[in-house]
Amino acid sequence: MQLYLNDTSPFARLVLVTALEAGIEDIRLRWVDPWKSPDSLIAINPFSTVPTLELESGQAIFESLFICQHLLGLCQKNVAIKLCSVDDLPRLSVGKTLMEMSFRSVVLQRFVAQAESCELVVRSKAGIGRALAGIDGVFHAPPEDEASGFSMADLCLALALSYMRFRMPELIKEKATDNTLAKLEFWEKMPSFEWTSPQALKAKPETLVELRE
Ligand SMILES: N[C@@H](CCC(=O)N[C@@H](CS)C(=O)NCC(=O)O)C(=O)O
Repeated sequence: MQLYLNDTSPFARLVLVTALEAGIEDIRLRWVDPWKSPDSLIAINPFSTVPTLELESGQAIFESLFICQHLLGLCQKNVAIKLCSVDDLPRLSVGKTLMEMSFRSVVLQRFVAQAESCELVVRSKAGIGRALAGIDGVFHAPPEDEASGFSMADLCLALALSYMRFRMPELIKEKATDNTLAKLEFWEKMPSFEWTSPQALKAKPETLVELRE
């Protein structure tokens, strides 16, 4: 399998952390700039977005959660990370949408003049503010023992907040509680988070094994 990705995408990081936590190793990493629509990516994903996973069959899966579902389907049942149960879907909705909205407001600032007054940025930031006001109730610290495990909902929430800390440090500082930030720090100390931070990924390793070194 080959994973097309870049080093700052929170969606690609979600897939990388899932693969690492699931103990999957046979993924080759293909570093691309999706905004330049490279031929190699377009050939398998007409939308030129990352992450995109190319399967051995030549088929591709895009959309991070679909890729995670595929990876979790391949792995042993006794790993810490789990797909969401039906009861966990409301928390997954908050985490994934927070990630999408944070990314939307960051990326619009790159492409739109006077982005601060762009309606999509204003709406995204308002939604992020409202979500952060209530996030402490749904965001859990990582489990202390591996046997307890965690779900894609936990991971999405943690990686969305970590992306905000990277790209929107002022907003998260202003809106998140100290308790939320303290829980985030525990997540960020996990090896799979450290190995996949935007800083660590600058080295552009070719495989997941290399990424862990
Ligand atoms: N909903 C998608 C979002 C993917 C996405 O927007 N990726 C960005 C990079 S972080 C991208 O490839 N953008 C290029 C484009 O939209 O043309 C997911 O969960 O995977």
